[in-house]
Amino acid sequence: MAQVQTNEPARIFNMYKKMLLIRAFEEAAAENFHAGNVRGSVHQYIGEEAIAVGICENLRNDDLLTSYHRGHGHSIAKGADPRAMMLELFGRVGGTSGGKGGSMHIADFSVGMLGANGVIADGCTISVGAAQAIKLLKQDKIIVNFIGDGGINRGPFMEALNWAKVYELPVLFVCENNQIAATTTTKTVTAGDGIEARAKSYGIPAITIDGNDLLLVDSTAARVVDEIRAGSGPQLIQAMTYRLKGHYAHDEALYRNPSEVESALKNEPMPRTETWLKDQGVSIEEIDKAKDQAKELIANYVSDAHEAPWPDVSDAFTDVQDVGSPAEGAN
Ligand SMILES: Cc1ncc(C[n+]2csc(CCOP(=O)(O)OP(=O)(O)O)c2C)c(N)n1
Repeated sequence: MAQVQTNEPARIFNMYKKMLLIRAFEEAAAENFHAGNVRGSVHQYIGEEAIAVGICENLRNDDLLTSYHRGHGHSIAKGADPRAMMLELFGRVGGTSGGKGGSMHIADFSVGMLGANGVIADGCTISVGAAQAIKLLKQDKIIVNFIGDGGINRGPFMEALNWAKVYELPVLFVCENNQIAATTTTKTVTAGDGIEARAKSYGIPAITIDGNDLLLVDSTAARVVDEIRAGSGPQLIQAMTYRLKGHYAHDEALYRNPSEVESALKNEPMPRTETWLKDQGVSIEEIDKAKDQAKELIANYVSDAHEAPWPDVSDAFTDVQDVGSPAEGAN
């Protein structure tokens, strides 16, 4: 059944609150990375929040999701518990993967979040495998695969497009085009006419939208998700955006053109959504309160993470793939 989707301010305000939560999470994640509390790496999703929230708003709890290395926002938008995510970043008991996965491996199967992934484009093939299972089991779920613009130049993306189309699988590829892949301007290393054209060359319907426009992401996702659920086969959305921070937390991104950053800051999704809300009658006080609440909530989760216990040494060997051992008694 088609989703009933309206633009009433209360619904958009709730989505904006999720965006605030993501932003507060990312700011705290970077701060704690710099303080040495979070090991490994942290790739902030700052500036791209409208995409995750606009897409996931249109998913059911039992719909599935795969992500990439910049996956905190997708996880929160899909309903993963940000407290458990913060504990995961800190490597503590109570984390989404018991503290053993870290920032790039957030997963929460209870909300359909199959996992972030540090291997570029590998989420694509995982999502196609899951979509194949959905089809075989005759379920009416769909899966969304978030991928970066750099990821589309890896082989698994092409394989996934092909397989998804051949079997008409219920998968939505969402390419978050933040225009930079690590330190490289993506268009300088991408042959052809870009992501949309690449999907269309496989017969996959594709559309390019402004990913910083929350309402547009939301309405596009509402339509596309409905179509896929009704059996359209795979589709792709390219959401244009900009990565406002460095590639990872300790990258100052000095390779970027300052004027490009300046215009990106004017176009970023938080103030744009705020302006819409104010125009609809939401007061500045309500908006400021929502900002404070998001920061306070995340600050509490950081305190909880500091206090949570470390996993026991014996846990190092649980939850790992059993690669087999010689059968007892074998020579
Ligand atoms: C297979 C593989 N090759 C290279 C890398 C190193 N790497 C990590 S992030 C990245 C750039 C990814 O850019 P994009 O897909 O556009 O995502 P963004 O970081 O811009 O969100 C690269 C090359 C990797 N993680 N995996």
